Amino acid sequence: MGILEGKKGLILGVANDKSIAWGIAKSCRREGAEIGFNYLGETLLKRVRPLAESVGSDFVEPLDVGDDAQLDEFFARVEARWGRLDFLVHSIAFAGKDSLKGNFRDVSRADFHLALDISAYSFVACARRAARLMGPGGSMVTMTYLGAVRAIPNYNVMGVAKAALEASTRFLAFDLGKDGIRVNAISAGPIRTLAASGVADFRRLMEKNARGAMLRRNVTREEVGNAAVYLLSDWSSGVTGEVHYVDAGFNIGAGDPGVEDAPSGAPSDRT
Ligand code: NAD
Ligand code: 0WE
Repeated sequence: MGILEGKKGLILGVANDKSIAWGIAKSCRREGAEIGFNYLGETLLKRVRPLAESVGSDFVEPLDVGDDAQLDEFFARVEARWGRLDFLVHSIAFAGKDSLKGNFRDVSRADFHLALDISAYSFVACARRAARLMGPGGSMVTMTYLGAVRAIPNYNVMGVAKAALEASTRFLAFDLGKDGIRVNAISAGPIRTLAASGVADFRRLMEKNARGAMLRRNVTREEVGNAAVYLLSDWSSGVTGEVHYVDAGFNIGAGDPGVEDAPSGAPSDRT
């Protein structure tokens, strides 16, 4: 018997079979969960519907998390279908493409707002609505990245958004702890997805990460999915407000152990 048997949960943020959310969905299904999905735009419905069907789900409803009316409508449909909810997975982020390169200081007010709205506030907006349908034992998980706590080149405003997301995870854990609902974040190492494909030099970043990781490799969607299962299941009943790293140990290391180039003109200990 699976460890999520009898549980009903939402997994938000499946775009295609490369999505981290899809890795989580497969792990949750293997453990017996019943899953509902959202999709963003009709183009993605064509992708998400067959994926949902392959895990025995016909709950696939539209949701743009930037729109309060769509949030209300989506959660009303969840309530009509299930009446209650055991878990929520939030695997959504967005920043304007131009803000993920160049100087962080050049970010416009509009791009700053957009990144924080879609990537951080949306978790709070979903959590509030999901919590109404949850009882004690409910569990929520969001996806974050090391750029929240380190100045990773080009991650820029997304790093600020992830810092806000991680802080939101702690404040949600405070609020919802009163109701026996847990809230955690998974900080995943780099994985090739649609969101990552728009990023310049992602291959080099992945290579650097693999070299600097304790396990000397990158992580898989399946590994992230299995960690999410733990956080969504009753096995983690004493864990809330945490940022749980699933990054092959990269974050505890000193980075790439290879020789780094010093900036030109900098004092050097190399003779
Ligand atoms: P992905 O492109 O597969 O997923 C991102 C999802 O966000 C898509 O499904 C997209 O439709 C959705 N989305 C964007 N704007 C939305 C909106 N307004 N309303 C509703 N949905 C919206 O990419 P992914 O890498 O699987 O990203 C999922 C999460 O994992 C993100 O939070 C990302 O920051 C995080 N993450 C990714 C990596 C990585 O290296 N890929 C590492 C750590 C954390
Ligand atoms: O969170 C992310 C990706 C988030 C993301 C990616 C895009 C690309 C296309 C958000 N918005 C957009 N908007 C687009 O138009 N990751 C953790 C993956 C990622 O993105 C990076 C990384 C890593 C790792 C960007 C720069 C540097 C490293």
